[in-house]
Amino acid sequence: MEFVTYEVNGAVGIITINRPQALNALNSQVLDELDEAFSSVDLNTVRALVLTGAGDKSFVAGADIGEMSTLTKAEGEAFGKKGNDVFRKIETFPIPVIAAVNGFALGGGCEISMSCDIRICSDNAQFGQPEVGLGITPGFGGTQRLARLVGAGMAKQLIYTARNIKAPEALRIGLVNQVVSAEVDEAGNQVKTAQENLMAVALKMAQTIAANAPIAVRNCKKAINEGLEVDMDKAVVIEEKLFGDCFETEDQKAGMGNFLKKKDDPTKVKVVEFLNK
Ligand code: CO8
Repeated sequence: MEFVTYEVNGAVGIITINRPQALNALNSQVLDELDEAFSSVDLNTVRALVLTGAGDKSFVAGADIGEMSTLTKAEGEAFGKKGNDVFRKIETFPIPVIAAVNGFALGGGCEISMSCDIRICSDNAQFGQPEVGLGITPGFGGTQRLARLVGAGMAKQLIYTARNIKAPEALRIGLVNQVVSAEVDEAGNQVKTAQENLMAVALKMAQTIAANAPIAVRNCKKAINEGLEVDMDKAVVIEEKLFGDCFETEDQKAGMGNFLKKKDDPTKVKVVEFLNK
């Protein structure tokens, strides 16, 4: 792949959009390669993913404006569907995906981050949906996911005004979970840049997730995602079913069995040792 890299670090996979000359803008090829990268994840061994952009300036500066500039109505719709299909694949991917947002997350960049489960950003990050300034609407899920994440009023304000917001405001409105700055030692010397620290924090969170019972984690993602799409009566039924499924897993037996044993019992096992039922 030319514009997307995939590496595995223990039980955590890292997918990087690597087109820094265009600030990691999403053209058709990048979207195809992202699709391929997610398809290549070995779900028997990888339990959480981090999605980031190459370089220290931009996560993703949007869909590729050059490629979009000459599209017809039908081609525009098809391009929107191409992005939506990939982003929906990320959103419904069986394991959690953390977006490590290292700079600009504009238009399609903000939208791809919102298809991830969790967003962490560096303190130089900027988010926004600048589409109406370009004569288009957000077309990779922005009108839908931004409203669901930050509420319809705030989403409408951001989308209608096309105003970019900085990391602290993104944190305040709930668009990101955490903002990461450079790490400094006690003497005030920089130990890690904000970008390095961002990846360290994202990887640590991914490793924490990966150390928990994997089927339970997957079922939580499914329950939250699917429950949000239906009314509460149906949502609690989805939860009950996925909760019940856990009682057929080794993880549940080991996890609860451990709790009931004495602290120093040598027969205690880690739930993470079990992946399958
Ligand atoms: N598409 C293509 N190329 C881009 C993009 C982009 N979105 N963003 C940056 N680039 C390129 C620039 O053209 C430039 O290339 P070159 O060096 O060859 O001239 C290079 O990246 C560096 O960019 P700048 O020189 O502009 O860097 P600055 O630091 O001056 O500015 C900005 C950085 C502020 C991020 C600026 O590049 C910018 O405003 N970029 C565009 C941001 C934007 O409007 N994004 C939204 C695009 S629309 C969108 O995403 C719609 C999604 C839904 C699509 C649905 C389809 C139907």
